[in-house]
Amino acid sequence: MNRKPVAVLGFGKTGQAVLEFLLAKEPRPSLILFNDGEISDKDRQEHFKRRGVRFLTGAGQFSELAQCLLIIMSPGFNGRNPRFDVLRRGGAEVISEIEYAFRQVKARIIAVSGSNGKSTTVSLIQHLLVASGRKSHLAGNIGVPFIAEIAAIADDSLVVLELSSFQLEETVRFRPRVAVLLNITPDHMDRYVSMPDYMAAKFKLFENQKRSDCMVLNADDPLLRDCGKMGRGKAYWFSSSRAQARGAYIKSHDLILNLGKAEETISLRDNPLRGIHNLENSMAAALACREVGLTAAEIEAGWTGFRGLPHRMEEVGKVGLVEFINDSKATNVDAALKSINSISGNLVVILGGKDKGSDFSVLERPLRERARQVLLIGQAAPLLRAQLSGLGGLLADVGDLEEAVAKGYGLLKHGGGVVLLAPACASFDMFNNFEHRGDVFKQEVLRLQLQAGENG
Ligand code: UMA
Ligand code: ADP
Repeated sequence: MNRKPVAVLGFGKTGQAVLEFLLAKEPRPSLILFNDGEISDKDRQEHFKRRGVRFLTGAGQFSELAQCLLIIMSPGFNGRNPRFDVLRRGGAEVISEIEYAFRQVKARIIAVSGSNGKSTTVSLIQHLLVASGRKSHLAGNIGVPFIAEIAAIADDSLVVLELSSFQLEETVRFRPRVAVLLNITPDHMDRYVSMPDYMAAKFKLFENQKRSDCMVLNADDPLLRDCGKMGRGKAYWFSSSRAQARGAYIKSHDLILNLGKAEETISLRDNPLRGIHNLENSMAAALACREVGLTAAEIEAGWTGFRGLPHRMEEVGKVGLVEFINDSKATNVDAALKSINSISGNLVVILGGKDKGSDFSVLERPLRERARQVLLIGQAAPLLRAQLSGLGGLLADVGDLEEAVAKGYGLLKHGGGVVLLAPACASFDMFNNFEHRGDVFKQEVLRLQLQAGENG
């Protein structure tokens, strides 16, 4: 029997779920948990120590991993860091949690990646599958590690996985039955050296696919054009702007779908999602579901009851004539651009937060065409002001989000319109995370509603 320990890297959600899985395994391997920083949750640490897990904490202890044959990484670790070379040269296999979990299941996998729209699309796919009575498990970057679901997944179930580029990096044999790539726009440029480098991680989705598998790709994204040639699976293309021979497109209020035999029409009347980007997500979801056996009628019936996710183009409510939309999850420029473009009429946009090295200048034209006022918050406000200087008097600095909501309302209360929170920045300068930022926005709207004597 191989007595060499298995190492698990990272004591977050992923690492702890991997440990639980390995501790339940027979025979139970000897286990090491490595974490660069000190572990703050001492109770959880004690829980695992009692069950025999040895903890190595601090970068200085990394070299001790040389005694391991298998190293399973959490997505936050960058496996291309040179410190891993020594381990690989010593014969260790270094894989991601996704790869490890994949090796434990037989169920068909629908994997979804992309810079934006992943969570919405996987949630919609899961909703459509469950609404039509299929057994399906939702996991991955959405917040539930794949490995945590393994015990519950039957061979004839489906698994819907949201995958970040980080999670795809250290995959080896990972092979989804359906691989959806929604789009590629700059993000995580603090981890990747260039766009091709970032794209290479995303393209790992297709690496092991066979002819019987399929790719669902965005025909409107120029960076995806070569994917069709790259993968061995059959390609279905979706487009919100032009007809597709094999894939999906939009015709008036219908989604037209064609898997290669005949066109089918799916009405979008009961689809609650707003904006062109959500049409893209809906087409991708419909193609993936049709490919695994749902009928067009089941997809059409399934839109009903899908609520969308909080903090993504979330309709918070109205105060008098003013509508408030919370898109706090628009943490990058492309996501904000999509939401700005999907709203017509009087518009006030709240932008700003923590900059991630973004180029905000692409927002200038749509803002000039659509916004009555752009309210700037957070650390990035001076940078936004500099990059959007052409907007002149359309820009206004406000102290914080609370003030922005009040000011937006004041600007629109007579003529009506939409106040949109689409920050194009991370939230960490003023909030714990994007959810916290969105919740503060919603609280302020509620306060205005109460002041106005309305219930929303
Ligand atoms: N750590 C180190 N060294 C490193 C990196 C991390 O020691 O070099 C340690 C940290 O100290 C911490 C632990 O590793 O103790 C955290 O691991 P992690 O960062 O991999 O986070 P998890 O809690 O395991 O959550 C991960 C994903 N996090 C990241 O990719 C950063 C979660 O996505 C995901 O929901 C979860 O697995 C379940 O699959 C979050 C995310 O921000 C939501 N994702 C990025 C995004 O959406 O943009 C990619
Ligand atoms: P992800 O999980 O990839 O971060 P989400 O579904 O959580 O994606 O949406 C994140 C942000 O991106 C939201 O602000 C949303 O309005 C926007 N968005 C959603 N779908 C798309 C898409 N297909 N293209 C561009 N932006 C999108």
